[in-house]
Amino acid sequence: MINSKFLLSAMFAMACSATVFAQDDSFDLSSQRGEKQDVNMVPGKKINHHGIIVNPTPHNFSVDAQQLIDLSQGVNVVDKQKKFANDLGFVKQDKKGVKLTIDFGKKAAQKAGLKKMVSGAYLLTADNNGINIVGYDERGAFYALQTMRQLLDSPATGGKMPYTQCNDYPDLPLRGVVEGFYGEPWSHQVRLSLIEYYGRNKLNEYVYGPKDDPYHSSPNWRKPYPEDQARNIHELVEACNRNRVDFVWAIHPGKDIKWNEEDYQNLVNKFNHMYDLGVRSFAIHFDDIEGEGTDSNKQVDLLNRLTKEFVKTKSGVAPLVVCPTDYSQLWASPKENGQLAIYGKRLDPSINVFWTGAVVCSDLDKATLDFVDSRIKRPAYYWWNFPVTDYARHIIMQGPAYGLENDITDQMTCGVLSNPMEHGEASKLALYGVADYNWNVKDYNPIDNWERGLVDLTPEAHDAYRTFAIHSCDTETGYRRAESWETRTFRLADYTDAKASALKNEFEKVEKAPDTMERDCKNPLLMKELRPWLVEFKKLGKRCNTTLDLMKEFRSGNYASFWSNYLRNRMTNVDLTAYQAHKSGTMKLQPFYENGMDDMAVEFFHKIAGKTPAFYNAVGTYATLRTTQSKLMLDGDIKTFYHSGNSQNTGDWIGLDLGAVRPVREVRIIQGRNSVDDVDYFDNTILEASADGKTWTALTGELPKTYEINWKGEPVEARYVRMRKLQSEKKSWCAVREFIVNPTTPESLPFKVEAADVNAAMPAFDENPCTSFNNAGKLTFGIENGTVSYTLLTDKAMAKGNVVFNQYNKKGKLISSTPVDNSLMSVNVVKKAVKAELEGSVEVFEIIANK
Ligand code: LOG
Repeated sequence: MINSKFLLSAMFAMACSATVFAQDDSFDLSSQRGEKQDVNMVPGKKINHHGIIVNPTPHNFSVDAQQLIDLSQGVNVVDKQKKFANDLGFVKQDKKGVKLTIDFGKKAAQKAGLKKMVSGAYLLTADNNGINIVGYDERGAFYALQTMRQLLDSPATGGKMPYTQCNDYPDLPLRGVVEGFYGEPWSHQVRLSLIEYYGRNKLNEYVYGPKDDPYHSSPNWRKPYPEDQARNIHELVEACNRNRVDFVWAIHPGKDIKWNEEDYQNLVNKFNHMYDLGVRSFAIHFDDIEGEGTDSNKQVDLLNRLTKEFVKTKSGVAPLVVCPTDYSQLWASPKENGQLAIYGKRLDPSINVFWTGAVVCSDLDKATLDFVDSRIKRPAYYWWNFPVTDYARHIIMQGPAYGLENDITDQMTCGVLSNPMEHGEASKLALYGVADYNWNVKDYNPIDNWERGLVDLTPEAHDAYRTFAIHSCDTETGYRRAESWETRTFRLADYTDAKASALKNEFEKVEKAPDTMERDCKNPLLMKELRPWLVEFKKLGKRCNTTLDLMKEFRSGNYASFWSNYLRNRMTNVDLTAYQAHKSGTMKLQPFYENGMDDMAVEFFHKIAGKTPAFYNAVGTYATLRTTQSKLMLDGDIKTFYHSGNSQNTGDWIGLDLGAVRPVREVRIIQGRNSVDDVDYFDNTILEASADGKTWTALTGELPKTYEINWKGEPVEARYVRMRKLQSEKKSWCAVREFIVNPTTPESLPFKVEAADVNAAMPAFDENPCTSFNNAGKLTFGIENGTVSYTLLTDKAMAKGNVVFNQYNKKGKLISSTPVDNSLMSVNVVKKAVKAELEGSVEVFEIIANK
């Protein structure tokens, strides 16, 4: 199949290059994803909360679950400032009930002895005098009610209020979410559901800035929202107000803004329109733009003028927030005349500045905050690109929120703002962590938070959700996340019954989890988002499970039965396409399946052919070459590509291990995601070969700006072939669509092949049992001298009609005809036969000549 598929897809790719490769019309998202590849383990561990669950983790918190106040009579609410009538739905109210006093304000807070006088701080006590709440501000008192509600919901209290002392406050002032991803913006319903979730988890900021809302970005940022959308925004503002969340409306004008009076007025008009809808906080995003809009001084002029003429003159407007163009250390100029320093010197001190860290998607640490803060002269507002998946949309990130240092203070950052996935409900799990971290930085325990979050989100199905989530964390590229950390997989060579049975348990859980979720999960919005992944997850569990059975059968030596069962466990192209759109288990499960199937095919070929198959593995300096993604450059399909996920440096290399030393006579490499203008390729390279992986022989000279490398020459004995990057300025990632060594062609074979499409038939003779072609009609080939028999590897079970193996003499007379009735079978060569023929509609994997 390889050759014809290859050609076809080459044509396809050319015809479709505009849509296939144009990620974004002006900005190349994927070329600037994170640089770090080392996947750190998730810190923390599950702890025993004795049935008392409050998120975010409170400060100064003690509860006596032995002393419970019965609220079945209801509570007698004394709402001193009459602000919480709508926030008490979780308790019955009755004048004769237990007294619940709610007050707030600086004075009351001082009197009550609040430990920290900051917005959101509160005191909650419950004892034989009743329940008492004092907030530093209204928001603080609202948060006390959230804590109280969670105490009543906690397993240890059975709906009663335990004796409580809680003098709580947030560590970081701004705790938020930015709807700031590319892709389908959240639905109104999901937004409303999330806003409530923010309130419950003491998140206080929602920045509205979906890249694909046309009224947020160019050119329509100048226009008011159509009526229905305006109404929705108004509703969001109201929902935020109810949940004591600041709704920040962001504008993204930098792609086409003109620094003139007209556009300034356009911006003010839009802000006024939003103000009329109830918006009181505004942000300007200058991320992902080029050209005029990036001018730092003009950006500052705009922000300062708006502060003076809009923010300070309209009633109740909060200070602005800005996302600089230099939002990541990856390209932010560190210099005195760089954007950050200009902001530092000139930007109104009230304005907060976003920062994504060392790279676009990166962990939060002091070093990156030092870098930015010292330049912008204020604590940065950390825009955490987690769990956003707009650069890996086939992934749904369900792993713990981790990678946030535990000794960050409000002097270093004003808060962490998460940029979630386009799947809002499925992002809640991560937000449960973001809320916890922001509130109580030192005590943040990612594993424990995640375990609690699963129960919080799907109390009825948390075990099944956990099984799905633990295997759905990594991105495979860019911002790598630990996944499947409790699962031990192995290669065929390391098989033991004990390891296999442990894995079997896990695979059975994987297979069952989706049905359990369907049956038990009571959150239809979440199920709607997860469903496409759950469908694939079940299939993944099944094929992993079958792989274990196959390993057992293979080891028992029952090859005929093994091979026919093996065939049924292969993924069809349809399976592959479906899986590639909704992937889970990319770190351990799918690799277990793929490696296991490959190992078996390779060993099987060894056993039946007595030689090493021409099965090649990717090797090189990038960690991602060891993921199964690297197979995309070996699949004969030029629409798919391996992507390094890391920048290129002189000396980096990408190559193949040929499994054994072989005469290398031909190499074809197709780099880049296209051969026209892609930036992701080694723009100066050399082709080399080596027998031992240490000493390398150059096959070519320096190859500057070469997408397609074709080498043919005197065979060189080598086990490894690579392309190595030579000196150049380029730092972007590297993509490889195909890496082919010694392609099997009609000319490369020592006998003549005849078929309707001879090139398409080559996989039958390529000594690789993992490739195949679909025979229809006749495949005829010369019998080499000394051949005593043929071993045929086919998929007989799926053949249409009869399949026969014919042999002809020199005169072209049929002298033998053998029915092919098994997928693995052997046919002896009869005397005088010079030509053989496989006739019938059947998938052919290999025709092995035995000498
Ligand atoms: C965008 C953001 C996108 C994210 C992850 C920022 C400040 N801007 O590279 O909209 O969701 O990366 O792909 C971004 O992060 N630019």
